[in-house]
Amino acid sequence: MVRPSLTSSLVLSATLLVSSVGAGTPSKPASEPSKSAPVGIALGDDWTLTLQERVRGEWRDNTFDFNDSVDALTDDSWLLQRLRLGVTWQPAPWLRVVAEGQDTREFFADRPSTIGQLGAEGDDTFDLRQGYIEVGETNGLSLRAGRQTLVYGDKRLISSGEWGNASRTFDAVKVHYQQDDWWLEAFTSSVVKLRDERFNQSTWFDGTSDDDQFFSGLYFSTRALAFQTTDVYALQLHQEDAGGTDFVTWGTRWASDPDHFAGWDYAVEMAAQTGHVKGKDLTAFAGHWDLGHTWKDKAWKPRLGLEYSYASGDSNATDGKTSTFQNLFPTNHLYYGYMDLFAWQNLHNPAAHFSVQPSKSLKASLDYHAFWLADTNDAWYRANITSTARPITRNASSFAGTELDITLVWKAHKHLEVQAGYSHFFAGDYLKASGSNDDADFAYLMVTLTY
Ligand SMILES: [Ca+2]
Ligand SMILES: [Ca+2]
Ligand SMILES: [Ca+2]
Ligand SMILES: [Ca+2]
Repeated sequence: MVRPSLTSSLVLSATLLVSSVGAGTPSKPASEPSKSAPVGIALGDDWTLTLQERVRGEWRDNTFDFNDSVDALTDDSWLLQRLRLGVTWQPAPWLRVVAEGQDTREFFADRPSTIGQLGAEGDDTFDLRQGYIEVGETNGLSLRAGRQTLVYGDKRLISSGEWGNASRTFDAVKVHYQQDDWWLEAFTSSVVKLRDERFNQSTWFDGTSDDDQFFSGLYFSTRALAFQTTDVYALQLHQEDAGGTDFVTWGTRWASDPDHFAGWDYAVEMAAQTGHVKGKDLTAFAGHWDLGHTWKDKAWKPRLGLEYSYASGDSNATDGKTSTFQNLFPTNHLYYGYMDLFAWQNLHNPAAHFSVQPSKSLKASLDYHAFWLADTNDAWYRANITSTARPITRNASSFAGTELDITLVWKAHKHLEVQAGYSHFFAGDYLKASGSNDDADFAYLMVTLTY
């Protein structure tokens, strides 16, 4: 088994040099709760308290079984509650220590409260979400080591997955080098696994070495072209799993400067993968293309956008090779329908987006998606990547269906955001060929308080 090579050795050599504040500034898509300005509550000169309380009520019908005649455990409503409490100690401009705990619960659900089971958000009693030390300068070299979030680009491949109640963190070492119009980051990490009533650990620090996961990367972002942000990245995932997983993702992302094209905007991301996954040779590709226009001088500033997402699927499950794009650690919720029925894997997804802003604090969006599987010899992957909607149905039509999403976001106060949504899924021919094919519905109301 080859150990992580390229990226992690770069991380380690860069670590020896080091020093600022990391994290690329990702664009903030409409539906992601804003992370803006959780400045915290000052507790004296060096100490700051941070707090987030989020509650989301969800109602789902047929989003798992697509069957009106069965009242499944997942045809239900529940309340997801999340509390985060953190403290930051910053005794000098070049030194910062952050510790944050999180408690997540799922109330009133019929399904078990085990994270991941039947799509459950589940329970994780107060545990360490972040705990890291950061040294260095904002405009130069910096290092962040410890438990932390990793967020890059539009979050299609690396994200803290904020929509999910538990979200995602990594045990990681990250080096950031910041210049005026570009930055470079190198990291090596291992995702933290959630276990209720036990301390959450990554495979890196759980005391065993036969199961380790290392996710490493180099991420470069520049504004050298004045009309867009240009990102280039290389990511490596290494896992000691059955058959062995070790592959590299090479990608690029372009996002237009919002003020450069008289209301027009675009975003492009393309990524290719080579290596092996669970012993199978991997060759895969995914892309996203988005074009929009905002009428900035019209009332309510309407924006109309058209987008297309593609991710390769596999054409033969038994040939020792795979072309299933590996979605890594994304926030799929934001991109392939808010019902979370799809991942960036084995997918053709054209979509139209319309939004208006009746006031500075209020935004309403309408999204319409159509979904085809890229290959019916591969699975229909849900947004969580791990579960599939149906067993593989080879001779079915590849048309999975369409989804309509209506979303309202109200920033009631700088510390308080209210979001509501309703979604309907119009079942397509793939469902008919593979079992029941009734439409599905989803509605939610979410309130987030952030200090
Ligand atoms: Ca049902
Ligand atoms: Ca735990
Ligand atoms: Ca281990
Ligand atoms: Ca194959």
